[in-house]
Amino acid sequence: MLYPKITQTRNLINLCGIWNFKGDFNEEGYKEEWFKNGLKDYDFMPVPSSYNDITTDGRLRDIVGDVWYQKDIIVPNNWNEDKIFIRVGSASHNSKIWINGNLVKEYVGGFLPFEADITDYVKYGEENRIIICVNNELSWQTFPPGEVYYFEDADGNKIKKQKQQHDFFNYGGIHRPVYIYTRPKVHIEDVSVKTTDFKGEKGYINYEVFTNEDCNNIEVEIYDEENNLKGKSKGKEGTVQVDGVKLWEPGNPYLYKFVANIKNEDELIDTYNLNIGIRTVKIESGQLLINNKPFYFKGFGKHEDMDIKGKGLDDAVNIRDFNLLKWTNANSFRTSHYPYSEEILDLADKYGIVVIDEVPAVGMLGQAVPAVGELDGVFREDKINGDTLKEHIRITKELIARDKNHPSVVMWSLANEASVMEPRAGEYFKELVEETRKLDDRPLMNVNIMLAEPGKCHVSKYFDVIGLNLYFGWYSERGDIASGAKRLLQWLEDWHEKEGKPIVMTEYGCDTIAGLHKQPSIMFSEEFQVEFLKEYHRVYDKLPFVIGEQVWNFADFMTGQDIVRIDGNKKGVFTRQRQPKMAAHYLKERWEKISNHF
Ligand code: GCB
Repeated sequence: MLYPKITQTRNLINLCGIWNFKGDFNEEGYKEEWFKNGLKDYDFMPVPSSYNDITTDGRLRDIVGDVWYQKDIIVPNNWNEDKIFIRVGSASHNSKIWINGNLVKEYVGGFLPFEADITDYVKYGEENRIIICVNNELSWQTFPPGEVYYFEDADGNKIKKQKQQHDFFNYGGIHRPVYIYTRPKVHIEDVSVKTTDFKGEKGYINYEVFTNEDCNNIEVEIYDEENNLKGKSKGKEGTVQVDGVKLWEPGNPYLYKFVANIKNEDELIDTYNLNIGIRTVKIESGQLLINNKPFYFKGFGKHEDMDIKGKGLDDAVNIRDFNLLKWTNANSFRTSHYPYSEEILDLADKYGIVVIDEVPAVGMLGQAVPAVGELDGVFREDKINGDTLKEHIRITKELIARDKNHPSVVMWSLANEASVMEPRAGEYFKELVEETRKLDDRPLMNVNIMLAEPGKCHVSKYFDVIGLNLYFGWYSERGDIASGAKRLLQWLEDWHEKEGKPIVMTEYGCDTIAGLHKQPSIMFSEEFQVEFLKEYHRVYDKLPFVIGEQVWNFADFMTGQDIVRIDGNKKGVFTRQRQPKMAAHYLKERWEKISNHF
């Protein structure tokens, strides 16, 4: 699904801004047909934004169920020659859209875009009413999973509640931009530039252009950053050669503009363009190679998370984050634990930051993190079953369809901390991996919890790279960094011996209260965080099969309420307001000395 943009043949209205809004606390919306009759006694809500922290109403912060958004817009008269679409970048977690009372889209999933052709429902030159209902209920067939249950309070009222499995606040609402946009009647539906290659001075771009109707006259052009034409081709698929190629490299990204046109003689029927990079990615001899050079991941697991806006797209915060990534000499991040906005991936392409792109499969586990102790099985008929697998395959397909053209994306992560110790998890992931490999050649990663002992994982054998989340010295050997580091060394060696695959340390870190200083250090102090990271790094530096380190987490982030999360998870190297703790200065120094390549 192409990102909407204005081109010579396409137009767009950006619907970001203030919408009318109503939390459906008494489940009245459907009974009273708000989708037809409109909202009464409404509040105001910014889009994009999570709704939870905007008002002062605790009921809205903790709502389990529906919220309703409404906006009236005029569709210009001169749009009547085209097809018109509405497109939502993402809304968490389940959405329905009505235009002038007509249901045009139902979508399940909180982190990927969805759109609908609304040509038959709009009134040109008049007001059109858009209603979007967003529901935040999770089940064992949604990603992430969760469970809705009812609780009777002291007055006998039945209250809907939700048990979530993931360790971040279950923010809800329209999180990314909403657009109404046009495409010509005959149009480009998708562009694929999944693989690129180079030999000496020559670059090769393998492309495919998809159209809604059979078109004979498709042209492709490649422009460099100075807008010089560097190559062209005809036909809906092929390879464009670029002489004097400049590669997309981590830290030194070069982007070409890929233009696809549909023509009728000399008349331009449709045109679409996007930034692309020429680079290769492969696994060879236990290393991940970018442009044939072994790459070492330095960076973080992140979150889309901020004060007030929650998970709402915020360009200012995003640009700040990329500046901080650069400042710490980081070269990568994982989109833990869900697909991030398309706007963030565009920035990663531009800043030359490498991305491990993760599906929202987090919490496929018998017990929420922090997980210590025995777990119940979850790969069973009443929990993670065949329907869950179907959904997992669907969202993986949608993620790859959305992000395939980003040069920054070098790997797909198909799950974080699933219950991989269960034999049935093996069958499940085998099928998921097989289906994913049909779609794209990039390496696949599975991220393991520290309860998955070396040799006991039924899943990692299907993947190319193993991600490990380890917190020895924090959740175990609490406060004893030396014992934690000893266990870490043994654990990594054992994992490598059993699986023989490259390992990225996808999570390690400790909660740290900004401004808490203790000498000698104790848990939660800034000194402890630095010492903890240093000891872990001494271990990685001994092990050539560790091909990367991504600290948990880039910044402090909000979670559900719990006695182990005081105003959220504090494992950030930056505060939630994006200011450095001591560890950020330490990482900056360490990573300056480690080049992107081995
Ligand atoms: C993990 C999870 C992450 C948590 C982290 C923690 O293993 O993957 O979502 O936030 O641990 O801080 O406990």
